[in-house]
Amino acid sequence: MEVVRISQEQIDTGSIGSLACEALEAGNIVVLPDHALFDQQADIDFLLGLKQNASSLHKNVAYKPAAHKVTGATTHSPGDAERLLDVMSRFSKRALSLLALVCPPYAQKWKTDYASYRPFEEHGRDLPLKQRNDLMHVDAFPSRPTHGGGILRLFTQINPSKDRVWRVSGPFESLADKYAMNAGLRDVKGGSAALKRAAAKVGRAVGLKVPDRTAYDQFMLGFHDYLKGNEEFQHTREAREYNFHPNQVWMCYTDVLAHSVLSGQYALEQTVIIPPEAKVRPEIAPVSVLERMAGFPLTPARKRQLQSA
Ligand SMILES: O=C(O)CCC(=O)C(=O)O
Ligand SMILES: [Fe+2]
Repeated sequence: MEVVRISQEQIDTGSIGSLACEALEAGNIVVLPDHALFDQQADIDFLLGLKQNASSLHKNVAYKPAAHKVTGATTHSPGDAERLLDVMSRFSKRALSLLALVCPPYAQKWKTDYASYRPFEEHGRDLPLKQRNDLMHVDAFPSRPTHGGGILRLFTQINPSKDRVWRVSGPFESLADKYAMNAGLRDVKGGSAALKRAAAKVGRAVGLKVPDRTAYDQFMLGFHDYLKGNEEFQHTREAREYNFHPNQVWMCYTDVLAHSVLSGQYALEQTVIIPPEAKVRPEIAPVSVLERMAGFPLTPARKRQLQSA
């Protein structure tokens, strides 16, 4: 894993090309030192002053751009709720514009996912195992399957003085080599996994809100849980710690790079889903790596591609 620094000049002059995309797809972190995503101190002060109560302790604040809605926040007046929606939606727009500048090959090809605000101190957060972010994992969203798409996330933090500390390990291929079979890669083709997909399809046909998971999504969800519960992996010597400073922006594919957050408070993040065919090096995408290992396609679209080839 490398940290690739991108300068403001590379962004401003449009000379970046596919440099950042290639670095990200290989499981590296792209950092923009000193990039202020907020142009108004008042917005930062508002977010820092937002008091979450105990009942919302386990959640981050989510902004859902498609619905223009905020969830998971405790606001004390309708004015605050409106302001939070405004601040989050402007953050989301700026983060997306920045992503398009840093990753020109992806612009217009991604599916915009949620943005989030993370107001809690991560050190010592008391969460159930699957939700613990202090254990290294690759990301997979239970409610939003990607169908082979990559989870690209842009982070920043508004903490005035404290770093956010991550532990990271990769690349994905070595992680998969070591653990994917044990985590059940071969089992997602048939048996109970296939039955689950068939039942979910029936559920959706009768109007139930059941996520449309492919075999890839089923595996990645299981892999997320497997890695969090694997003691050997959690203590691997190959992992290293990395500090993100206040006012930095960093990006990575969180389904490619295994990561955990050890400490830090007041981060914001925007997620986009990159379809495999939009990647610069689709052959190293997790879905391709896993298909080579499994020996069968992991999504219906890839099965169709193979049949027509
Ligand atoms: O909040 C962070 O710094 C990263 C947490 C994480 O692993 C996640 O949200 O998937
Ligand atoms: Fe994560």
